[in-house]
Amino acid sequence: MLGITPSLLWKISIQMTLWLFSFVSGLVLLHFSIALILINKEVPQSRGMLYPRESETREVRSLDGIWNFVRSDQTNPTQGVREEWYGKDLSRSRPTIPMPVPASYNDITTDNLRDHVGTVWYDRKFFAPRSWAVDQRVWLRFGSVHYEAYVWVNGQKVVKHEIGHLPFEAEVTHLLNYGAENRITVMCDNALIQTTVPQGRITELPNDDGMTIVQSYTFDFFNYAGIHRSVHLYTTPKTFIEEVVITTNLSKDNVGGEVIYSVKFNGSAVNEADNSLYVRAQLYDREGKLVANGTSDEELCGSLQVDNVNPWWPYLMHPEPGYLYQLEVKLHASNDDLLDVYRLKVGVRTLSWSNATFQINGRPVYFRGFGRHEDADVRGKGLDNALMVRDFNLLKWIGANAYRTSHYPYSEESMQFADEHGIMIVDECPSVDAENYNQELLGKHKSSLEQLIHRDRNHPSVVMWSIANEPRTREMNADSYFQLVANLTRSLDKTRPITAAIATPWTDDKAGRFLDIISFNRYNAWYSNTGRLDMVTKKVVEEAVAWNKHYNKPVIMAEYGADTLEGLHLQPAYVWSEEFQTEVFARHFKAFDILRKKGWFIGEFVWNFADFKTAQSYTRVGGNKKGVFTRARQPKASAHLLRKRYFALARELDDSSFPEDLFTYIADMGKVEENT
Ligand code: GCB
Repeated sequence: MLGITPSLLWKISIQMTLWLFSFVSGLVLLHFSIALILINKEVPQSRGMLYPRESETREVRSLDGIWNFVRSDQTNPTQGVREEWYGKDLSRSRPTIPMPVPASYNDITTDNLRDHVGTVWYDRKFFAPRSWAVDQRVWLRFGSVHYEAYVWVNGQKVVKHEIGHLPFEAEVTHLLNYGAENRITVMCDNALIQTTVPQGRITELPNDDGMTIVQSYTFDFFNYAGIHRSVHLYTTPKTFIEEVVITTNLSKDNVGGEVIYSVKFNGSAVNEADNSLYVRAQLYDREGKLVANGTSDEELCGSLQVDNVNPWWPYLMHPEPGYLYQLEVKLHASNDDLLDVYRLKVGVRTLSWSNATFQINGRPVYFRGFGRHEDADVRGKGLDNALMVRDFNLLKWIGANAYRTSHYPYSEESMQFADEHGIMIVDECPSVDAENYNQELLGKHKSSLEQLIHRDRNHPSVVMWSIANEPRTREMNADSYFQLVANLTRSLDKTRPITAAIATPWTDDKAGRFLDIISFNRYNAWYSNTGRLDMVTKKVVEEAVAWNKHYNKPVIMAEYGADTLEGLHLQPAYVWSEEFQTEVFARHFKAFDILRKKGWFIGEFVWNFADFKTAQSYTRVGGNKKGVFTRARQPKASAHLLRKRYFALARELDDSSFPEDLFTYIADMGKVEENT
């Protein structure tokens, strides 16, 4: 056994205890009891997990494909562990069905697997080549499994990981049969309770057949689950590069660049006291020309100077955005033997911020972006390269320069794509709608940020950490909770500012003072004063001014928008119509232009990039329809308006030019517009 506290039972018992307690004592008492004093405990430190890349010393094999799948009985979620289903092929314990990896399992079948609560099982076979048996290590790495995963190889426990959307790995060298078949088994648990990130509740409710278990949550996206991202086997030498950390600098005139690197190795083959290992670092430009090289100090740190550097610039801020160098890291033994080689892309840029601005490479940035979701028909939150490339094409078509990874870390592949295309990322951890602050939640929330920063710290596209979305920041203990979360984030990365998307009114908020940049979410004319287009502009201006006055920090509007049913046209504008969404946007644009003149208003993010699936609710017609694009990634009317605004902003602020097809020819008027 994995030393498992039988997962779901355990979660349910906590849930039931909380529920009973709140029933007896009332909600207020519950808050008091679990929110006494929050203590700052250390969080586990992530290790390794460099993105799997082939090199002359490393091999990578994908285990993606069709796996075998079994759903547990909802009322007996730990049965498979007790009966040791991982000890043999799953099909010998239960009838299996085929399940694609990577993908969410929810929308694949035609039955109610969609709403299953608790554990499911996956397994598959694979061959380990004979050549891998000699003088190297083999690692098993998951891009993400949501929400909790338990992994066995050939019936032996390998790794357990909690919190979706983040990678985890383990060495399996000692567990494999080389030159023979092997089996990998995964148990995945999607249950969310008050101490998971994000939180949810599990209740037992009567149904037509007796009782059933129901999962509920307050956040507004479907709790898709399963093996969401790729599964890889990869090899490293016995002594290998375990970590590479990059920071970069630019001279004042942006002509001289510096790449500072720090490497950690791991390897029992090397005597711990032998500190004469060294790293040879070489930096190549886009054309493959060597532009800098050096040898590390004995701490395996060093810096490379780049003359006439090409800085990393956001899309439309420079004719050559997203410029990336390739850093080649070679680990050598003291006798000069080459031990390991790892290559990664590096963007050279600086960030700075004050109480009024946010700058990249010394130039002020105005964010034109989106809140998004990883979400699509059939595959749910499963990694899909076709969708990812389509989304980036649309982002560039519409002239956006940024998005927030609302409300969890997105795939590593999309982070690499953002680096390459110059799209700035506000990188958000999976804490959404946090409430009932308690010690265990704090530990996991901090751990999610630690894992996120560990994973994403080298991406030039990541320009800000978002430590939460819409936490209940008026609640007791929100202040000490967010102080501890923000402190940890800052201690892990001082090179990027911290934000959180807040919906609590500024008058009641207790978290903003721990942030560097205030982001607020508000749905004027939608959730408040529904349909009143005349009640948008002034309210947005007033609220942004109030946030700025209160905290004296830069302000972003991180969410605004309106649900819109594609093809519904109503004139005059009426809620849910394409006309209404367009009008809501235009009223916000007016507010943003008033705010931009004040200096400290630094960005606008529409909610949402595309329509997405939510839990079933009478306010959601097939999901959340606030997308500027449909779920199939086609534009609604508002997309054409937004495109004009984003390119107009890019021209005004960054001197970029208009795409030829931005304005449709109408008459001379059109020409006049084009020439102004
Ligand atoms: C919000 C949330 C987002 C929702 C959105 C909405 O404030 O941050 O997750 O989807 O509102 O459409 O209600």
